[in-house]
Amino acid sequence: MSRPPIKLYAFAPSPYVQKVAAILDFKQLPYAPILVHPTKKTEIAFSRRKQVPIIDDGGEIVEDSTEIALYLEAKYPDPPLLPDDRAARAQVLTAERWIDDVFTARFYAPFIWGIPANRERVLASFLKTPSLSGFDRIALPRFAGVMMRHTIAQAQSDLFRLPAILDEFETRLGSGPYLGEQPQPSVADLAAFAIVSVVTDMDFEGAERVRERRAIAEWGERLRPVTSPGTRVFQP
Ligand SMILES: N[C@@H](CCC(=O)N[C@@H](CS)C(=O)NCC(=O)O)C(=O)O
Repeated sequence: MSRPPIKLYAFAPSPYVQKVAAILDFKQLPYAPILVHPTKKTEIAFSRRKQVPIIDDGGEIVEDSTEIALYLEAKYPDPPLLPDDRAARAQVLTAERWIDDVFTARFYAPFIWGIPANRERVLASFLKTPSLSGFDRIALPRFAGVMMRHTIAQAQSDLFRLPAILDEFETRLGSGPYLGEQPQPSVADLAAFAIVSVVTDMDFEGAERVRERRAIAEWGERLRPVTSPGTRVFQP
């Protein structure tokens, strides 16, 4: 009997949703994204935290991208997201935290919120949410800029630091082939590739600033065949 797809509660552009989707694709686990209303969040009314990603795996609900990664690793260990060796495992989890806490804020946020053409595409992706009312569809593009003015201002001012964060990323790749010079891809690579691939594969404005980095481009080409392109959750 084929297993039902894992439900993935999502905002398409969310970096943490992208990370979980890339992990599910890496583990070749079928999933169905459920786009969540960006303000009412009715689809995840059962959640106290009311943040995406959340997965529902046959009734088992797991929240937070790192918790989801650990849950999937325990339940579906092959292919592995983490090395067996304890020290290497700790190193990979530290690298994952840096991707989630630093790289996401300084690389992905400036790209998607700091550049007007990209921001428009990201906002348009929310219009695919089935539970939006007719009023929401008019109001969202009109008021999002005002509601998100602090995020946008921060993202715009962070754009000038983009070369520095890409330099730091390259340093962390070292001589590769994967983050932390690991021999196999890990959860840290998938967390990073999930968002780097959105920028490059959705052809966001400014993507050439990433593509021109040879070490990053080569690392991405190693990962793409074992997971999915950046269009993953954006596709209808
Ligand atoms: N640590 C969480 C962060 C999740 C998170 O910040 N999700 C954002 C979308 S990127 C969200 O749902 N924000 C809505 C809100 O906080 O109201 C994870 O790794 O999953």
